[in-house]
Amino acid sequence: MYKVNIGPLSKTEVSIKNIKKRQTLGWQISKYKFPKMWAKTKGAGIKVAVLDTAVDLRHPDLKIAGGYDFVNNRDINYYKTHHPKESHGTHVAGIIGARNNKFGIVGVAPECELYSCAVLGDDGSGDCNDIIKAINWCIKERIDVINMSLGGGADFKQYYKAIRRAYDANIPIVCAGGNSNWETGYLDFPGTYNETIAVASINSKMKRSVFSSIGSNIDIAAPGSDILSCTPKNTYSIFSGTSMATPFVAGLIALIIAKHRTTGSKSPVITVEDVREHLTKTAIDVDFKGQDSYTGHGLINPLLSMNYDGTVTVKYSDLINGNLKLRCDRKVPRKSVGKSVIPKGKIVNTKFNKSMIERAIVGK
Ligand SMILES: [Ca+2]
Repeated sequence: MYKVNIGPLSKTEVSIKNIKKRQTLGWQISKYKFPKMWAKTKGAGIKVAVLDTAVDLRHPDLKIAGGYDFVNNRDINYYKTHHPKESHGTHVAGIIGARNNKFGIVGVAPECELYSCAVLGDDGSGDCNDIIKAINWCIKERIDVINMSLGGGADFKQYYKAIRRAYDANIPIVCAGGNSNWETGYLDFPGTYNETIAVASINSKMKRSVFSSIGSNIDIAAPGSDILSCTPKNTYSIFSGTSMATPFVAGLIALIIAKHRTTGSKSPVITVEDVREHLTKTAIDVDFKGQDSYTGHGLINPLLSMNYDGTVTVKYSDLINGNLKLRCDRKVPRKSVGKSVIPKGKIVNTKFNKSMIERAIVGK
């Protein structure tokens, strides 16, 4: 048995006044102005599977389309009459797709089809063999995106082969980079496999979260600190971890796929590499130039990744409207900024490459 788990995670039970009376947008939703992006799509018709602890099917802010409990080998509808003891899977599901209604919170893709595949038990740990079964189930059920906010285990052939089968079936597997907060040079499995999309965490100041693991296979950094989401028994809690950054990316991928299926673009979204390209080519490069071990290709950029058409052609106003008020960690020498400095508020329609976007942000 190769054991996997959800890793150390900070949890805060919160009591937010009136959260059940009106809908609250988490910082990660309002910062990126998702409500504006939902005019294009809310992810309807896209199937997202949460391979995690079981999701609370009775949470009023969640709508679960199906799934299976691979740990206990039973129908997922068991959780229509029993609350899961561990809240992790419910929290992850809420970040992806909590409903856009009049109460609670709202997910990144509030109309996607959520599936709960329980591969971790009440203690938050599980067996890789159950994950293999769940991945096979996802392939059979034609799931569009797999979220795996978990890590551990070991590199063994059957596990890798299952990941590879999903990859060959064009199903992106989004994985938590880990919460080790030290440089191991590599990440937990399966995030360390090249076939997966590994996610680092950033906080609301758009800096790498202190706990976020460092490793060369990190693809992208997304909000994972102080994330408010659903927890069992009709409650809401704030959790932090790369486990929370991962479903942000899974939800965004659902939006990207949905947008492509409805309106298309010059740049197709069919393979996992197409998805990775949409995420990474539009990312705001921070830390070291290009992909690095801290934030991968950089800070996720939802608006641009949804509109990506093969070139990074953006209006500077898109950046402002995307509310990307970022500051780079490293100073850019005056001479290298040159004419690329774009004054704050000035709307420029030009071709940007990643470093120009970075410089533009530094310059404003
Ligand atoms: Ca809601």
